[in-house]
Amino acid sequence: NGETMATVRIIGTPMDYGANRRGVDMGPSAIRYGGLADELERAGVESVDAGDLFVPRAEERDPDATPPSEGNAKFLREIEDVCSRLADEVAGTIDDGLFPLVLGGDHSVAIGSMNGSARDATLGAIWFDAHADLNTPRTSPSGNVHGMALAAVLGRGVFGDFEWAHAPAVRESSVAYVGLRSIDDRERALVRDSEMTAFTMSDIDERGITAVVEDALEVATTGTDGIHVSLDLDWLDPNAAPGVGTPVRGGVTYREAHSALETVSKRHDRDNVVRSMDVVEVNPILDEANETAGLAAELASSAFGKRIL
Ligand code: 5AB
Ligand code: MN
Ligand code: MN
Ligand code: MN
Repeated sequence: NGETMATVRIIGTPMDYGANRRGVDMGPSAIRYGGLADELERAGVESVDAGDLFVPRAEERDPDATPPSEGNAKFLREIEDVCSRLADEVAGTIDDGLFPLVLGGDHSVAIGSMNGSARDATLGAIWFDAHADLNTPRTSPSGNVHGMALAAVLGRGVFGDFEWAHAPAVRESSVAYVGLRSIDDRERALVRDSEMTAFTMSDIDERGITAVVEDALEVATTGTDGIHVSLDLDWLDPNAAPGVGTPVRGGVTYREAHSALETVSKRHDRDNVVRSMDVVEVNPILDEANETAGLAAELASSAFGKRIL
């Protein structure tokens, strides 16, 4: 294992502008303290740590400074600034022949990771999440951009004048959701009418995690140069991952989560398909003894080739 795995470059993005509950800005530190470097070593992959991107404190900013032309999206200017820099980092990392592992931060960091990863490639994506993150400033019940991250990546909605809002980083037909269980009323039709493939928790109940993830890999790899894996820790059941801002009961178990990422890793070993990954929404303030951050580190390790035997 690990043979086809490039050296991993860890990029911390301590940003919580996109979330309603404060504290995900501490995610990158928590995941490092949770043993990320050791876990990656156990997977047999080399890693280098690029440190954290600079993210100004939310307290020194005005959340409503740049309202989008329609609807509500808080801290849009700040998110645009951080995500533009993150996209450059991710694209540069891939150019250097390394594998970018982005540590969030709230899920809006995926706007940066995916735009960077898609710069010189046709990208597919797997979105492991309880939520669809397909709101736009017009449909969002909260104004929190972490609930709009995938819409922004797909070029949906009006997000001010920002470049990424107009140039989709991925085609909808190359995106698969895995583990959905909490979709807003106005979001449901958006998911149904989209060309994305949506595997809910019911699909996992009926078919098992491995079959579902194999199908998701098929969706994301068909006709693309590689895939982005976006892992929102609230994808897991709160029993396994209590340290998240938006917990939803009925998520995947500890073992299903590992199994899913092992399936991704096995596919990567065969075809070198994974291009970039982010691990987001870890909130150490709401955690129990850094359990969720430790789990985030372990899951990255499973994704990069750690095997039981
Ligand atoms: B997460 C909600 N749909 O838009 C909204 O954690 C929650 O990145 C979004 O998946 C959850 O505010 C965003 C109610
Ligand atoms: Mn999310
Ligand atoms: Mn979520
Ligand atoms: Mn969340």
